[in-house]
Formats: sequence, C-alpha cells, structure tokens
Amino acid sequence: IWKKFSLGEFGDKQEFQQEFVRHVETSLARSLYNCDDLAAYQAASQAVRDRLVVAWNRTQQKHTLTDTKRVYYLSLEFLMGRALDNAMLNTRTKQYAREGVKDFGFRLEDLIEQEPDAALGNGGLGRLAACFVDSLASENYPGWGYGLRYEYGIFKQKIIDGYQVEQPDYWLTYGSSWEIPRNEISVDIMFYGYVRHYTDDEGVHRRCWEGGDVVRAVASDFPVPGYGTANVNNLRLWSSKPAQEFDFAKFNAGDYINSVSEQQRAETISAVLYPNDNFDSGKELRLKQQYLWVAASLNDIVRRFKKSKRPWREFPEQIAIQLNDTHPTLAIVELQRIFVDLEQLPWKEAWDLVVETFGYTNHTVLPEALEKWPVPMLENLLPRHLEIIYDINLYFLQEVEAKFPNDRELLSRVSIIEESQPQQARMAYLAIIGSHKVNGVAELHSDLIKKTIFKDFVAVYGGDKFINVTNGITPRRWLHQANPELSDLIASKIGSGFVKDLSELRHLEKFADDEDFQRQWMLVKHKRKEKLAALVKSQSGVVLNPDHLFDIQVKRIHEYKRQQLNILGVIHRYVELKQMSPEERRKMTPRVSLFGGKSAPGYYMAKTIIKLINDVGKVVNNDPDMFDSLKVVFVEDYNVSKAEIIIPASDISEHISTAGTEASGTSNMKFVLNGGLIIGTVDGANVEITREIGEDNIYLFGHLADEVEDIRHKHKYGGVQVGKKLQQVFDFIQSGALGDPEIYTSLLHSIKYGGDYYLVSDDFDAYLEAQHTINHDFKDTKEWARKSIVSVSRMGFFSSDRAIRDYAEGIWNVEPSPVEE
Ligand code: 26V
Repeated sequence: IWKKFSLGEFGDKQEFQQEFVRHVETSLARSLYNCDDLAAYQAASQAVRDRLVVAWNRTQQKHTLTDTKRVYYLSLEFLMGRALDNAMLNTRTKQYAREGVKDFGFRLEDLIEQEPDAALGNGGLGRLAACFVDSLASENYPGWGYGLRYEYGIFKQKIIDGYQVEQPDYWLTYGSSWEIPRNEISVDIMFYGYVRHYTDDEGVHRRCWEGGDVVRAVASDFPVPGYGTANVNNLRLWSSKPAQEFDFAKFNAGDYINSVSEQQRAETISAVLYPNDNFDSGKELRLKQQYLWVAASLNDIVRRFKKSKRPWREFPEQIAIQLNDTHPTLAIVELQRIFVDLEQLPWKEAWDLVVETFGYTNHTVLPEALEKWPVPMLENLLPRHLEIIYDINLYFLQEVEAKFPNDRELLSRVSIIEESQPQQARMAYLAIIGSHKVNGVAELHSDLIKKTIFKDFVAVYGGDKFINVTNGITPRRWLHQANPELSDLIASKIGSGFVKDLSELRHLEKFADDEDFQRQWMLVKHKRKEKLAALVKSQSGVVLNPDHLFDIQVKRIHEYKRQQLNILGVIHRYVELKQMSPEERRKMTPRVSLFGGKSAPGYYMAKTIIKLINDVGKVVNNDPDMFDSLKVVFVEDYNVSKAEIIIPASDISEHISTAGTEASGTSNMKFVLNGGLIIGTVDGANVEITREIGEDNIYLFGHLADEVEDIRHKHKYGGVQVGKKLQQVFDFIQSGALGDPEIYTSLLHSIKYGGDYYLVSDDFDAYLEAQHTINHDFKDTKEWARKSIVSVSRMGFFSSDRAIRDYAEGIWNVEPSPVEE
C-alpha cells in the first residue's frame, strides 16, 4: 500500500545494515557485540540522518540557485518530540530499518523509545510550530524555522504524594543525532550600552547603538524532512556563548576563576525554556532570550538576502517572516534598526519594507498572557530599540490622529506605550502596527480578537488587515506515525494518499455503515486502548479494562481549560455510583477518566487541581465497589511521545474551556482524527470541527462566548449560584472523604465566593447532562463506530498542510518550490 518515494533512501536492508554497522564501529567506537539499545538507536538515527543531510544540502542549494522567496517562522518554542520514527517514515526507510536491526537482535520499537523528546515548548503554541515546519517541508515551501536551542526543555513532571514536582529536562545527555553544529555560523549580539548621535558626511543627523556587553549566538541546524518529497527544510536554533572565552585582563591579573564567570553568564541566556503557558512573567532574562534569538535570526536572514545582490526594495518580495505570537516582536524593531542605522535607508522607505515583510499570529486573548515590557527595562537593555519604538509609535499615533481627530481617549488606548507605573510597551500593539497581516488561529478566535482586544485597531486599519487561519495538525505524526493500525486500516479501503492529502479521507464515509468495517475499526480502537492500559499499568500499577469507556483530558493544566469541571464531574459520578446497589451499578456505563498535563511551576491553583485529581484517583481506584465501574488516572509527565500513545486510545476526549478562552486547541483535532469523539464547549476550533463533522457527532454543552461577560457581571454583583449537584460534590470534598479538605478550600472558594470567573457553576449541570448522553450512546457500539468513522472521514480540513497553504496564499505570497528527486 505504501508507495516508495526517493529521498536518497536505502535501496535495501543490506544497505541500511552497512551504514548501521559503520556508525556502531566508527561514530560510536563500539562493536555489534557491545551495542545496547541506546547505541543501536544512535547508530540507526545517524544512518538515517546521513540521508537527510544529503537531501538537506540539495534542497538548500536549489533554493539558493533559484533565489526563490523564503519563509521564516520565528518561534520561541518548537515542541518536536522524537525524530527517528518520523524521519524513517518520511524517508520510507522504516521497513528496511526494522528488518535490518532485527537481524542484529533488536526490536526497532525499543530503539525508537531510546530517544528523548525534543521538548522545547510548553503546549499548543510550540507543537503548532512543529506541525508547521513538517507541513512547510511536505508542501515543498522554502521555509525555515528559527528558535532557541534550550539546554533544558520543559521540566519533567513527577507526581509525589499527589503533588506535581518539577525535575530538569536535560535532553542533550547523549548529544542529539539530529543536530548539525554550525560553529562557523555565529553572530555577536549586543546588550546594554548607549546611543551615539553623529552627523554623517552628507550632514544628516544619525544615531547608532554603541558599547555594552557582547554575547555570541551560535547556530545549530536540525533537518526537517518532508513526506513524499525530496525537500528537507531547516530548523535553525541558536545557543548563547561567551563572545570571548576568557576575560584576559582578569586572567593576566591572576584571577582565573572570575575570568570564567562571563562565560557562564553568557550561556545562561539560552539555558532554559520558560515553563509558563499563557502567562507573562516579565523577566529580564526572557527579554534577553528574545533579543538574542531575534537579532541572530535577522542577521542571518539579511546576510542571505545581501548575497543575492538585490536592491533593498525587493526585500519583501524575497522574504516573509511570521511571528509566532508576540515573543519575536523585537524583530520588527531590529529590522527597522538595520535598515535605518546600519544601511542608512530613509525611515519611511525602511518602514514600508518592514511592514510588508512581517505577519503576526495571535494565540491568546487571556489578558495575563499578553506581553508587556517595562520601559525602564527596555531602556537599559536595548536603548536604541526603545527610541525606535517611540518613533514607530509617534508616526502611528499621527496617522490615527489624522483619521480620528481630537480623540485623545483613542490615542491613549492604541498607544504602544501604556501609561502605567512604570510605563510598559504593549508588544501585541507593536506587532500589529509592524505587520501587514494579523491572524487568529480559529474562526471564533479571529472574530473575537477583532471585537475585543484589537477592536480599536480594526477601526484604524479596517478589517482587511485581520484575517483567520484555522490551525491544523500534521497527519504524518498524528495519524500515520502515532496510529499505524488505523492508518493501515484506512489505507486498505481508500489507499494511502490521505497521508499527504488529508481531504482524501472523505472517501471513507461510504464505509461508515459497513458492519464488517465497523468491527475492524473498533478492533483497532480496542488495541490502542490495550496499549494505553499497558502504559498506565507500568507507570502507576492501576489496571484499566479496555472495554470500558476511556474519557481523556490531556493538555496544560489551567483554570480556563477547566480540568476542575471534569474532576468535579467525576466526583459527582462516584458519589452517585456509591449510592447504588451492585445491580444498579452494573447497568451503568463503566468508565475510565484519564488526565495528564503540566502546571506552570508557580501556578498554585493549577497545582491544586492536580492534587485533587490524584486524591480522587486514590480513593476511587482503591474502592472495591468501583472495580467494574470507575477508574481515575493521572498520567505523569504528559509530553509529545506520550500523546502518541494516549490520543489513539480515546473514546471521548474533553475540550471544555470556558467559551471564548481557548484560542483554537489542536488536540481536539488529533483526537477526532484518531476516531475519538469529543465532549466540548462552543469554543476555539470545536466550532469548526462541529461544522465539518456534523452536530450529531459531537457532544457540545455550556454557555456561549457572548454570554460570558454578562454572567461574570452577575456573579460579581449577585453572587454565584452553586446548584444542588455541584453543592453535593463540594459537601463530599469538605467531609474529608478525599483527605484534608483544607487543601482544596481555595479552589472551591474561587468558585463559590470568588466570582467563579471560569463559569464552572454555570456549566456544571449541562456538562453532566452531556456526559449522561455519552454514557447512553456508548452502549450502541455500531452507532458509535458509525459516528467515529464519519467524523474521521470529514477531518481533512484540519491538516496543517491546509493551514500552511492558507498562510502561503493569504499572508506570505510564496509558491512551492519542489526539489527534483
Ligand atoms: C505566552 C507566554 C508569555 C511569556 C512567558 C511564556 C509564554 C508562553 C506562551 C505564551 C503564549 C501562549 C499562547 C498559547 O500557547 N496559545 C495556544 O496556542 C495554540 C496554537 O495556536 C492554541 O491551539 C491554543 O488554544 C492556545 O491556548
């Protein structure tokens, strides 16, 4: 079924084995008799990597020779996960590799498991960037990712006594097989210093940034193979290094120890990923990360452009830069600085080029996540950039004043500088002003930003600047790789084209009523539930029955995502089941509630929710009455590779954010693509998923986004009405049945007396109602299978290939540029 493509792939098993053995003996300096799974993983991945590097080179050469427009995706996070399986599938070498290592006594699956996740991201935003670079390569766009090479990715989560404990994630212990160090590509980045004023030869007054600390940014490249194409794109990640190994003055004075301290300080810049998701903490080190990465990337981009010897006015015809949220917004200022201060272009000419080059994607409306930098911090660290920001702001406010004369209120509302104590630079506003397109990530979200946080800018610019590009996911990793069983079953009916063109899934719909196919479909689901059960068993000892309904919520833990609603619902069910006779209980749909996700280390409420889930699990899983009815599990350290096991195993997954708070969500797409149904609110991409798969195939509940504001207002002035069922749950918790109720007081109070900002009380009964319907529907296996098949067949729209084509046409104006095979 799986047609062969050439990406310099191995001709046969023997060829793979030759390369494998060569790497064992030379790169690893070992022998086949002294080769464990880890060494075998390293040899296999280096064999595959060699092929990628050849294709990578050909791709880059081709793009340089043809001088085509390139796209640069600037993201502080790339949540790539493991690379080997993906690389083997994309290069069509997996079969040879499997047979090849088997002869030497290895199971390929065991080798794949040796690879640590490249976990350089928090959640949805970082994983989206990873899906996008996959699609850029697969769709043959000349597109690079630029990011930071953190030495420590997102922390590893341990659960100790029900609490989250963070441990460092040093993912480079054995190096990375996929990394191509580029020590020769380095850029010296300046911090602090002062602005020098001078008059040039033509008598023009000019300004220039001088002095200050210098830190070196050094490049590492990670090849990104496309699927079914010879295109291999590049992900370039920067590390910070000292510009000088030693402080020679100190060294000569005999102070050896202190001479090394500058080195250590420089290296801390790229050392660790900030573990906040949807929360801005305003730390100076984070600002340093942002500038080092942005300045190094722009230097690289401008250097490449200069090699083409084109005039500056062609810059935006050759280059598109996408800002993944506001984190790289300083790129706008840096490019203007390069044009005006270094290349001496007139301000207006430079600024038009800048705006034409950049696009900005907004990923959240949560006020606490919108980045602001204190003006004094900017002034100290990046004095010239602050001046340029002031000038950008001045020209912008003049434009606004011309359009809406005498509206002082409007001017202060849209000013980049917020008049607070201290003043703050609002990075989202700067990103809007410096980009030609601004997009949200799902229809509802894109509408919402126009009506709320960016309303004034719609008035200033008109609606055309603000567009929607609905998120997507790569079908390679999230179906073909994660769920080969389902991928093979689908391919047996409609061929394998859907991996590259997901819309081909529509041909599956005609088999939705085929009972034999339904049985095979549910068999795959069952197998995948067994696989998840094995993982849970090995990690926590809890035994799950794969015949039970698997209800899964895995994502970052956040009040707005409402894991508390889920677990309070579970407690309600437990109390209900406890009150029944064994006969009555047997008639109920048996369930497994599975949770996973990390909390930001300093997020007290999220940590309390984790503790509550674990405490419920302890009571329920040890209650013999519940043996055949209910299990509650928290999977430790949820990450990309665990997602690949968890997502294919769901019957139902939960996407239950307070309406209007989840910009898109992308795991909702992954779950449905793997044949799971959804319980969800009318929020983010759930809206479009419903439109595509049909209302009958999704369990929606809860208040709508446009009701939320009024309800919050009512809570504030009229108090919160906790209904009978929710009150029962509160009473149960407060009875001490789960342990010391003090632990949960703040959580329960935030609902009952704290204004219930996330509308848990308002949506609780509707949530239980939707779960009730699910319990009923799950009993009709054929109908359930039909819904599942129909849903999958209608998911073509949610491929990140489609999303990338939307960006290419609507924002970047770039064409595919395939490399001949
Ligand atoms: C903001 C900050 C502020 C500074 C500290 C670290 C940090 C990290 C992330 C963010 C922005 C978070 C925005 C975000 O992750 N949004 C998610 O984006 C997904 C992809 O578009 C989307 O599916 C999710 O709904 C949305 O929450």
